[in-house]
Amino acid sequence: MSRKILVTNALPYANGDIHLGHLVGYIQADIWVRYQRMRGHAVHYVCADDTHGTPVMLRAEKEGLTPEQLIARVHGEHLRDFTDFGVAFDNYHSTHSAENRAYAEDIYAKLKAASLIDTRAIEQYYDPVKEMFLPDRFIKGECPKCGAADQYGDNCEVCGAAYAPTELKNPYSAVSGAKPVLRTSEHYFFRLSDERAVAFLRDWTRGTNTAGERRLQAEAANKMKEWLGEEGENKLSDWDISRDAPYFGFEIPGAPGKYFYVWLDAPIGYLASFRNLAGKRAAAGETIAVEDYTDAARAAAAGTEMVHFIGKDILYFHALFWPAMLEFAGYRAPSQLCVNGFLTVDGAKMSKSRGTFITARSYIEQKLNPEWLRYYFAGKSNGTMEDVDLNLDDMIAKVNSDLVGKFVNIASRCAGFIAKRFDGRLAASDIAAMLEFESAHRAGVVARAYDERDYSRALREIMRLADVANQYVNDHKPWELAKQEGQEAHLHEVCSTALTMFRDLTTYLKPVLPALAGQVENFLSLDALAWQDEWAPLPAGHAINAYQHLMTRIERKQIDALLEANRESLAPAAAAAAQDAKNAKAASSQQRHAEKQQHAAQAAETASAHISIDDFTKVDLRIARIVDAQHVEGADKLIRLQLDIGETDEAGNPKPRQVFAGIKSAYDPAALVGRLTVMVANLAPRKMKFGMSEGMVLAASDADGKNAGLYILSPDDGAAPGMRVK
Ligand code: B3M
Ligand code: ZN
Repeated sequence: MSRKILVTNALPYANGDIHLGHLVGYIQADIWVRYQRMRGHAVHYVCADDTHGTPVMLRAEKEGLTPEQLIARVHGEHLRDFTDFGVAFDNYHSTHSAENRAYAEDIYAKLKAASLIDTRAIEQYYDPVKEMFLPDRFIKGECPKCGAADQYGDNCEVCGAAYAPTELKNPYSAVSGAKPVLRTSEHYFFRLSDERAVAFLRDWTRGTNTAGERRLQAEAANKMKEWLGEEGENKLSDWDISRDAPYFGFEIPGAPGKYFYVWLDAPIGYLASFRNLAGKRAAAGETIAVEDYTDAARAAAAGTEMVHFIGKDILYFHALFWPAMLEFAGYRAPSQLCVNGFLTVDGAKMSKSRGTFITARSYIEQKLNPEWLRYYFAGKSNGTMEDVDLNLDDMIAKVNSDLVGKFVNIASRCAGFIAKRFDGRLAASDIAAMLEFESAHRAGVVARAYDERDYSRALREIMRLADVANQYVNDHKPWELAKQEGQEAHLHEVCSTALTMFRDLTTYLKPVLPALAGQVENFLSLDALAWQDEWAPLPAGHAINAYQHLMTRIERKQIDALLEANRESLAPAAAAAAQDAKNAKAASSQQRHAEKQQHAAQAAETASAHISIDDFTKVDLRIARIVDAQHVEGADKLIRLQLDIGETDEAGNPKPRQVFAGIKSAYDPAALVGRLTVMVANLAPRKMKFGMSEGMVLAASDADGKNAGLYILSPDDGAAPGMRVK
């Protein structure tokens, strides 16, 4: 029976780059989708950017953009990253969309009609300067337990204590630095503690998908037990789903100034992306019956499934709030959650100082093959919630020995003879050898392993078969047959048989290595390889194309360069990103991925001589007042400048930036003090012999900067330190 499955990946938050930690879950889902399609099942695979909330709002403001401009830029970046790693969504939409608003309003209205929405007043910290309520992560102060300074409002990174923001000593707003005040405001709640919700969730936890597989992995089911408590117990609390203006999101109908909390409309974005996909397909003349997947009654009748791939940090949202919201709004609840663990690199948390906080973009820019990573991640994925370790030396060894040494090797040892000696045409395969190869394959093992997302088992099995194929080639030694008189036919048969085995192995690997499989299809001149239950060998007379190199080995130096590239990005941008990432936690204390975001400057687009406005706005140009200028001992070109761009330290005292400028030939330091000029404020800080340089001043000169003098810029009257130049 053919399955009809809507598959989703968690929606990345729209304020940072995709990194290898994200890619674990996306690659796992993409492999599963490709496999299911090869089996003939109907799969719609959608994702979107998660765009709402305080972090996006503040980040946009900081970059001098509207939130819409920011999320449009990030949407392009995210989609490009996924595409480059072969993660092929049918649609990549946005939660800031008409479809999402419509679904959010509908679900909210239905929950309200079901008496599952409540309002109550809550007291919260408010920033009187910025005039906004502060999420926990935007409040800092001294830890109530150990006294450590500058701790966030929800927990202490020094002693690990968890507390309420109101317990912090000497709290201040991380947005404006002001002392927050307590204010009361009315909030909207989803009544998750309602006994209907509790009973439903207990029941939902026990369900299976249409293939009879459990809805939740064992670890997730255990978590649910912990959250739901014993039968008869009710441990769930109501969920605060509103936020006060100013907020970037959807205003709650009938509640002016109140917005849906980002986590309310984030998962609804799955449905929105799907609806948007249906719209696009309809325009192309194809119908997707959306309600067959989204409406509870129709989905049950149609036997469709909805499968969410998520990281373990957001299980709570997907296993409690989300199914309950859907159920009581008359929508279909998720069929299955496929939860992945976190990524570690060489056994440790990803780290910017070690360069192991690797962005998807840097990997592509360093020209590493994305399928190396897909293969390695697949080999580390066993369908459980365990963390995945990217061991870089192990990755090199695995890719080189499995893919290059075993798999590609089969074709590269045989293809040349077919081209040179047999005019590119195959002979009939050696049936006995093929039978042996197939019987070595314990039927269905690879398929079952893919189905259960135990890709590690699938790949072990496939490599075992690759060993059998290589053994066949070794036993018959085509390179020797080629030298022997009267062995033409034998040589032809051996090479043809090996290529049939190679075709079968390629089919097995195709969900993991779609690009490589595409090259092989091309080389063997075959239609898109589909899963077969009965394998017919490649027929005699079949013409193949000239063999082109299929995959290169990974060199350690490429990995070192990748680490170096990511280490280099330890910059103000990265520091700010770490800050943003922490801030992003305000949207959810569980957004671990968001915490890992990095906005290191990206190398300029190569091909075009033009840059986009987005490229330009990445450069943060500021009006700066030169508050001090000094000669630098031992440097004959440099002046040490202190530049005020309106920044202050935590006590609110002005905190100028130190910049070393190569303008000594043209300026007397004393004459510079007090002047206004223009600086690049988001340039990576650079450690120089004389100290840190935290930016750059702009100066005009001729092409080689020598002959016509140097001229720093001055703004017109009225410009003030800190103003953005754009
Ligand atoms: N954006 C959390 C994250 O960025 C969140 C996922 C939403 S899934 C509906 O990791
Ligand atoms: Zn502490």
